[in-house]
Amino acid sequence: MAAVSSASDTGDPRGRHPPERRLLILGGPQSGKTSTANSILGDEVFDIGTETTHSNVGQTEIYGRRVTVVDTPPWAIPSDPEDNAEADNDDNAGAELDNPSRAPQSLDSEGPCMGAILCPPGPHAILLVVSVTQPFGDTERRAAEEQLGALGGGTWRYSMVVFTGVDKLPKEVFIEEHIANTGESLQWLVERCGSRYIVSLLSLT
Ligand SMILES: Nc1nc2c(ncn2[C@@H]2O[C@H](COP(=O)(O)OP(=O)(O)O)[C@@H](O)[C@H]2O)c(=O)[nH]1
Ligand SMILES: [Mg+2]
Repeated sequence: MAAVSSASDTGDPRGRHPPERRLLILGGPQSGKTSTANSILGDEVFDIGTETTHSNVGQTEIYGRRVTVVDTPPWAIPSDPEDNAEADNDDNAGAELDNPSRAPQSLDSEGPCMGAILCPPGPHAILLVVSVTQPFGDTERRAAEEQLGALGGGTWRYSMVVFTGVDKLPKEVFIEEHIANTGESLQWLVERCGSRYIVSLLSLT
């Protein structure tokens, strides 16, 4: 699969417009991906609350700069490695494709690459949307790893975590405390993104 590289276009050669920015939004089911996309676009461009099976593109202009946002279906939940180990020892291991219970719980057949294809020549930034109201454990960590891996090895360098649902945390709990308390998987994700994270604006209103 083709790797997607971070683009560095210079925009209008006459310098009248700042260069376009392309953002790819990834995350688990109901994590707030579409809400985040709409928030960036400044409008209810995409339907919230219903999971889509395909990626959608929206565009807006922010301070004269064109911003393209790609909203995607939820990332695939990888199968349990222990199940895979069992499958390897199973005489019928080759029948995995015929057994939906063993297939990854991907809600779409596109994967993250379709989202990246929709913002050629590739995203400038990948926003990994994580809701603080949902668990983030080893399964989610592996899901994120598989998604970013599918886009190419270097994608972590321009990825960041967007935390949603922060308004649901107790008033005295800051996001840093939540990261520290949630466990190694979330800390791993934040560190993998070079400690780049933000709290969704929706969480602050
Ligand atoms: N309280 C709260 N709800 C949010 C936030 N972000 C998203 N939601 C809600 O979470 C649900 C799922 O959001 P959606 O954007 O459709 O998630 P998606 O499935 O990942 O695209 C919707 O009911 C949103 O209104 C947030 O920051 N705070
Ligand atoms: Mg959505």
